[in-house]
Order: sequence, then C-alpha cells, then structure tokens
Amino acid sequence: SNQKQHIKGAQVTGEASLDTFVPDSASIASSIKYHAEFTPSFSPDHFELPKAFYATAETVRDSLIINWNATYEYYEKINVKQAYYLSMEFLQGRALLNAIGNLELTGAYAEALKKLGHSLEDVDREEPDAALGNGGLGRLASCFLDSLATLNYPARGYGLRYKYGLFKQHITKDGQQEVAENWLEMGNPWEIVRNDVSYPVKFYGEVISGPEGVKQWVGGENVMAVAYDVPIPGYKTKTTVNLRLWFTKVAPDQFDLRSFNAGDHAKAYAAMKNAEKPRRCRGGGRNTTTILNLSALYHTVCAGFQNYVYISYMIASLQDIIACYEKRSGESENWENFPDKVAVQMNDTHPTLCIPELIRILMDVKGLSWEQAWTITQRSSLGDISSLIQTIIDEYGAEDLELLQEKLKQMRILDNIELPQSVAELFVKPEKSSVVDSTEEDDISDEETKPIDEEDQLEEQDIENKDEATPIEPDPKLPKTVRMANLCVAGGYAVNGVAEIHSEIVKNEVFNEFYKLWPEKFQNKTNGVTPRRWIRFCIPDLSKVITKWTGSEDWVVNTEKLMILRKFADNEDLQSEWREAKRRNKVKVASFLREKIGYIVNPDAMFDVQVKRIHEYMRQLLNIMGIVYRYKKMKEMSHEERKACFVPRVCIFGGKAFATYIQAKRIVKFIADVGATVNHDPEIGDLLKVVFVPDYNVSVAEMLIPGSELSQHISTAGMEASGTSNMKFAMNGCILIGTLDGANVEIRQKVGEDNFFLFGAKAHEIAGLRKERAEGKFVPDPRFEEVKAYVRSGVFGPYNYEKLMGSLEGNEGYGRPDYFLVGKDFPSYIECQEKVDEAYRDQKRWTKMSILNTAGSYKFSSDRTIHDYARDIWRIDPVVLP
Ligand code: T68
Repeated sequence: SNQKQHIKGAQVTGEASLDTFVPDSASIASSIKYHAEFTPSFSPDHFELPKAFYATAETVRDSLIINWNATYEYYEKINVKQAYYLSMEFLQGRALLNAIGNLELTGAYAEALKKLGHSLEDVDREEPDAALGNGGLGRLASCFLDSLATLNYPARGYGLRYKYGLFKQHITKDGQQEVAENWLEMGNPWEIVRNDVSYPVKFYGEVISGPEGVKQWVGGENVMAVAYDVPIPGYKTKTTVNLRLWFTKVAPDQFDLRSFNAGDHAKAYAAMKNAEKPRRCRGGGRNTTTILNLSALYHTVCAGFQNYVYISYMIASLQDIIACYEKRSGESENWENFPDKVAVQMNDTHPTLCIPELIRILMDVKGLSWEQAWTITQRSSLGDISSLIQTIIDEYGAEDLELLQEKLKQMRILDNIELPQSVAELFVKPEKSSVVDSTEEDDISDEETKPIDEEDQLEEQDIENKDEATPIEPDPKLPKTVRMANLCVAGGYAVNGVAEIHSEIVKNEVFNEFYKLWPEKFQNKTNGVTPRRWIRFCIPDLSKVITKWTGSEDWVVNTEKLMILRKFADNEDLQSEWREAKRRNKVKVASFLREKIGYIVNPDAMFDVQVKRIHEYMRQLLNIMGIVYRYKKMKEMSHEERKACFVPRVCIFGGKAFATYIQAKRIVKFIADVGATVNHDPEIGDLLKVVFVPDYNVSVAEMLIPGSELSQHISTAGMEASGTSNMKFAMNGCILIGTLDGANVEIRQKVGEDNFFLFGAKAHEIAGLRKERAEGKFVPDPRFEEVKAYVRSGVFGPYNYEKLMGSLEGNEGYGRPDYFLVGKDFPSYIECQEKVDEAYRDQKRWTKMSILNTAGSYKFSSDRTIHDYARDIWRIDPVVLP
C-alpha cells in the first residue's frame, strides 16, 4: 500500500482506483522525489542529472507495471491465444519520451520536472540508447512490439539481455573506432528481474537408450537463464506488452567464447564456472572482456549467429512458453491444442533452433510421438525471413557447429523427417572450409571482404540445392553445419518475405524448391514502422500540422487518414506551415552537427541524408562517388557558374560498419576524408558540405530523419529485403532517391512516381549485368573513370584508396569486379541527382512532393503489418482490457 500511495502521490485521496488514476504534475513530482530518495541508485543529497532521469523513469515504470499486470492477468483469465515474437535483436532506443507519450503524460511530466528544476529534454538526453541489435532487423522487432501493444494484441516478445549494446562508434582520422557500449552501467530502470522465472539451458550430455530402445538426449551441464522483463506500453491503451530478455546466472563476460568457438569446450566451461576469475587482457592492450561481449552481440547475430551459446539461451523462451501453456490449461492440458493457444514467430532464421527444441521437449519430456510433435511444431511456429539475403549468406559461413549437429541428431530430426528430397542435405551440409574463429578480429587480414566470400559460398550452395540428380553425399567425418533457413521453412507453418519484391525472390529463386513443395506456406508481409515514434513523437510540430489538416489525431493509429493530405498538397497555407515545421527540424539538425562535430551548416541548404549500416550492397560508395563528381565539377567552374548550376547541399552520412568488415570501414574513412577536404575548401563554401555523423543510433535517427529533405535508398536491386528507414523518411515528408529494391517499390507506388527519384538497374537484370561485368564486356561511363582518377590523384589525402577504387574495377587480388554494380548505376545516379536539384529549386513543387510522401506513407505503418500477421498467420484477435 505504501507503493500504491506513492504512485498516487500526495494529492490523491479517497476512493480513486489505481486502474483509473491519471496522475497530475504534482503527484508525478512527488513520485519522482520518492524514487530519488528510496530507489537506491544514487546518493540522496542532490537532485541532479543523471539521477533525475533514473528517478523519473522509475515513476513511469510504476505506471507501466500496473497496466502490465492487468494485461497478463486478463489474458490468463480468458486463456486467449497469444503470439510470441522471438528475436535475437531488439533495437529499442530510448524509452522515456515514448512511454510518457503513449500514456499521454508528456505535458504533466514536463511540468513536474520543471518544478524540480529540470527540463524534460535534458532528462531525456540522459537515457542510454538501448541498442541490442545491429539495424533494421532489431528495429523492426521494436516497432512490432509498439504496434502489438497499441492494437491490443495478446503477445509477448522474447530476446536476449546482452550485457553490452552495439559498440559506440568514434570517427577519427583513421576512420571508425569501436568503443564498448556499457548500457547497463548505471542500471536499467525499465527492467525487472524475475528471480523466480529461470530455466536450465543444457549443454553436452549424451544420448541414452530408454524403454523399448527409444533414444533420448540427457543434457549435461546446466546454465540458468533468468528472465528480465521490460514493459512495452501501447499508445492510448492500457495494454502493455512484455518483452522478456534472458540473462545467465553466470555472467556471459566470464564465459570464454573464444575457447568455446575454438572447440575447447572444457576450457570454456572452466572459465564460466569460475565467475570470480579476474578479467584477462591480451596482447595489444585490448581488453578481452570487451571483445568477448561485443563479439557476443555482433558475431553471434551477424557473422556466426549459429553460435550455440546465445541461441541456447533463446531456448529458454520455449520452456517459458510451454510452462505458460501448461499453467493456463491446467487439468485439461492437451498438447494437440497447443497451436490453438500459441503462435511462435521467429524474426528471421536466427531463433530457428527453437523448432528442434520444441520437438525435443514434446517428445522427450512430454512423451509425445514423433508425428504428434512434428505436427504440433509445424502448426505453431512461423518463420519470418526478414533479412533473407544476409541470413542465407551468413549461415553458409557458419562456424563450429558440431554441437548443433549433435543436438539435431539427438533430437532425431534427421532420422524422422520424410521429404521427397535428400533429408540430410536439406538440413545439414558438410562443412567445406576449416573452422574459423569469428571472434579473432585481430587476425582478419586487410584483404577480408566477408560478404563477398560468403556470397561465393552461397552460390556454391545454390548449385548444390538445385542439383537433385547428383546429391552430394555428406562426409560423416567432417563437422557439419545446419541450414537454419531450410529448417525454418520445413519446420514452420508459414514463411514470409518482408516486401513484395522480396517475397517473390523468396518464392522464385531462393526457396523455389520448397515453394514447389509447399506453395501455401509462402506469404508476404511488407514491413512497417510505428507512426508513434517515427512521426508523432519525433516531429511534434509537423504532427500538429497533420492533425490540423486531417481534422483529428486519428492518423496516429489509423494512418490511412494521412491520405487526406493529398487533397491539400497544393494549398499555400498548408505548404507554408509544412515548410516552417520542416525548417525548424533542419535547424535542430544544424545545431546538433555544430555541438557534436563542430561543423556549421546552412539550414537553407538541402539536407541530403543516407543513414543505415555501412555495407557494400547499400552502396554508400555510390553516394560518395557522386559527391566527388559534384565537387570536381564545382572546382572546374567559376563562382557564378557553380552557384547557377548547383543547389547548396549538406550531405549527411551515418551508420556503423561491423568491426571486421574492412571494406565497409574503408568506405567510412573515404567519406570522412572527402568531408575534411570539401568542408574546408573556401571556394566551395556553403554549396557543399559532407558530414559523417558518428555513432548513428535510434535517438540520432529520431532527430535526423525529421530534418531531412532527400534520403538515399540506393542498394543494388534485389539485395535489400525491405528497408524500413525508407518508410520513416517518407513519413517525415522526405523525398527518396532510390533503386527498385525492397519496399522502395511499394513506397514509389503509394507516393506516386513523380514524387520518387528512381534510377538504376532492375533486380531481374542484375545477374546478367554481373556476368557481363565479369567477362570484361562492361564499358564504364567516362564520368565514372574521371571520378576514380580524381580520387587516386590524392585530392582527399594520403590514404591508399587503391583497395576501394580497385574493388570497382576487379583488380587482381580483390575478387569479382564491382559486384555491387556501382559503376553500372553511376551515370543514371548522377543524372537523377541533377533532377533532384532541379526539383528543389522549385520550393512549391518540392513541398508538394514532401506532403505527398507523408500522405502516401500510410501503408507503411507497422500497425498494418501487425494486423496482417495477426489475421493471416498468427490467427489472434485483439483483446481490449475491461
Ligand atoms: C534487415 N536485416 C534487412 N539483418 O536488411 C532489411 N542479419 O532490408 C529489412 O528491412 C530488415 O531486416 C527488417 O526486416 C538486418 O538488419 C541483420 O541485422 C542481421 C543480423 C545478423 C545476421 C543477419
């Protein structure tokens, strides 16, 4: 009752029920003071930052807990079917403003904090950005949680509580440097540890013969996975979704991942058991712990996500789902009904091991037959091939998989699946290359170009898959890798691509064999993003304009209302309000750039932005080569000519390169070098600025996207599964320049062809173009040759650009020439950029295009995606709490 009292605050008396209580600024201030004093994270004397943030967040969490308890109590009571969203990544970003926005308490909190001597803005900035993921895949998972809660769908999220988030990126004269992101350093006010919810995760063990010769796997060592719950509030609803993150009782930083990956499991275990063991350092002064934990995140989920340890923790999710099912069904427990109560969605193939694990539990623990277990599993698990291209590439480069192989054998997956194809080959392939330790960053040579190497393996694999007549006999002596995606397709009830073009590629190319076998499994669910975080809260002034012109705030939960804007796109009043709102956000970006990196940029220049992970297929290299071309042309002109010919632009880049992805890091260095030259060229002045924003993350995106005018989504066609930042930019009235790839195709349809700058080769042309390129038949555009020569001439400093420029030509030692077709698309790209300048000169036209982008973005709300999943795949209905 004390707890309730302080939540209600000093002013609340009488009969007010906690469920209906809406706090005012005075009660909020008193709650904040309570936490500042009684929650033992900081000393009591001063109410300063960051303490003010933690105390504030704790009061919000209190409110969330009340709603959250009500949510799950009710689901249990009515025993409703739930969706379980399993993802190795959640890119949550900051939670405070989002939570109080959803609770409709932003004003009250701002006032309360003011009384206590702080601004809400300053308090917000103290929150660490929770980056338990790399990019699009993790952010999609977070948008989905927001929509699930907002739309009142009975659901839960499951993931991993990584001790370190994705690294912090510093940009120095040498390019990208990585620094550990210790996001939990001061504690996480949003989470609650559930010491009573923990499950053993078993390693090793043996297969024993049980009664009647039935074999069973008995696990050996146990590690305990403990639940940490994070409440995810919906917008203007009491429904609060639980994100359950697993953590080990033995901290993962004590686990010797390096030895484990190298096959020395005994040593890894010894290290893990000795939790107090002092941290070791290794040569070069780099701290092993840091490396291990960073590796745990991005090697596990990026390079070798089949890494057994982390996926094993995910297996705790399944035990939890089963325990929850048993608890709810009580006496009437009937496993046949399991799929009527449970839909397990896997975000990409990373959590695929849950499929054999569910089968194992149902057979070995619950005593079901193979047929029953297989059918139940198929009916309740669902695969989402969200980053298929990368995934397939990754899994064929996987390492150290003896354990997985063993486990699958133990689960008798391989003995029992009957398919018209060679079973062993579908799920397990012999390891061709020797085992590589993916955590050995130091050992990776400068020649490393990982994605390309992996592409090679993919191609080999494709050939194997297609060659039914001559199946390759797996060599039993070699270690084997699991084909996670194949397992996912076979073991799941449905598989979906994440944009229409991607779903077609999935059906017609990547999984064509499976598609022929089970056409009914294959679906499309075009991705979406939450309009709460990505419009309503990140650009409040434009939101007000939208609300005014669409007549209400309904668009926040019903984005179809954004289409109303279409009929006013030419209206001068709307246009001037629109321009003002956008300009205010450009000014915010300009001050951020000044504060962060000391660059002064002109807010009246066009803000041209490319922010996403740095990857060759995303072609930041094409963007920067285009900028170099622009710069060179400017240099060749007189001052007057320059001004007449070019619209002033601020070209902004942001994104992280994987620490071991050398080619991507070269691209970062190149962009930074071009910036250093161009930005200090007095002849150029405000006409061109090139900025690399360090440490791009969710919070930076929330500030940058609203202030952008042109955004670049220029991947080699067929390589971007969907993209989701393209949707965020369109929502924020930003015009896209892009290829016909991923969701760009659908965005262009919705915003109108005239309001999208299209260029480049089409997906179906790519294979032919690559072949032509490899055969030396490609004739490069002279402007492209000119740019390469200019870079090589040393204008941008002494760095050796040969590796970068050479990759565009296929010089010896690098591999395939210009695999991502930068040279091929260069002419159409720079010509398209000329059209961009022309359009921008006519501000009326540009504003109209901007309005039509926001209007047409209605389709790309994650609410639409979640409704589609719920209806077509999960078969769950919304439940509004009483
Ligand atoms: C992204 N995938 C897709 N993967 O690239 C993007 N992969 O097109 C899509 O919009 C988004 O998923 C959501 O569906 C990723 O971000 C990864 O980060 C990743 C990590 C580990 C292994 C493989």
